[in-house]
Amino acid sequence: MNEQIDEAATVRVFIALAPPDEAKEELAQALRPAYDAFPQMRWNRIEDWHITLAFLGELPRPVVSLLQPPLAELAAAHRPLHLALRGSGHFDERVLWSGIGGDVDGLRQLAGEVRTLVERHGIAFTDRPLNPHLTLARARRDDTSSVVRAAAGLRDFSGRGWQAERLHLVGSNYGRGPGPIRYRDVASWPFGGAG
Ligand code: 2AM
Repeated sequence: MNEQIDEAATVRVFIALAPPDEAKEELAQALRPAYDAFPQMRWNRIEDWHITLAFLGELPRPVVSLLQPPLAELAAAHRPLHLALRGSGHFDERVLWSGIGGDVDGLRQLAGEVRTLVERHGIAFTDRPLNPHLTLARARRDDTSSVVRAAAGLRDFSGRGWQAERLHLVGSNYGRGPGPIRYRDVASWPFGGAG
């Protein structure tokens, strides 16, 4: 439990998909050489790995509550997505990511609907254009080469396919204090037919 999040009047939230453990373990295995070679990079915790569909930023708690029923409805109206973790790349030589394969068109469609829903509820947010990825690590300042080399080492990774079964509304304490970033589900909902 994260008490900072539990007590705060606002929550920093994003909406995301999460790969199942088997898919994450497969990628973690492939990452071992990079973990060993680049221990100075800031590696995300495997339990925090996710694919962001929309980043809403800091919202008052009542607004977060208001969003939940329509997000549940949206999830119920969608079939689970078939996805895979595939390839790798970097943003600006600073952020290392794994790419996404499988039904990326479906993922784009879903992210578009999620973003429209959020806007319809009067939440002003500026999101980056969607670039489906799963962030793995960030470079420390002055480290210009590790991310590029780690991305090259992972370029040929092709994980097994999996189904995204749930839509997650995630809270983060990013920026609230020292220590690693921690994420926790505020709520999550099954896609239609996923149980
Ligand atoms: P990232 O995975 O590329 O780092 C929680 O911080 C999630 O929201 C992360 O997945 C992060 O993307 C994304 N995120 C953080 N700040 C953001 C911003 N200003 N715009 C869009 N997405 C953001």
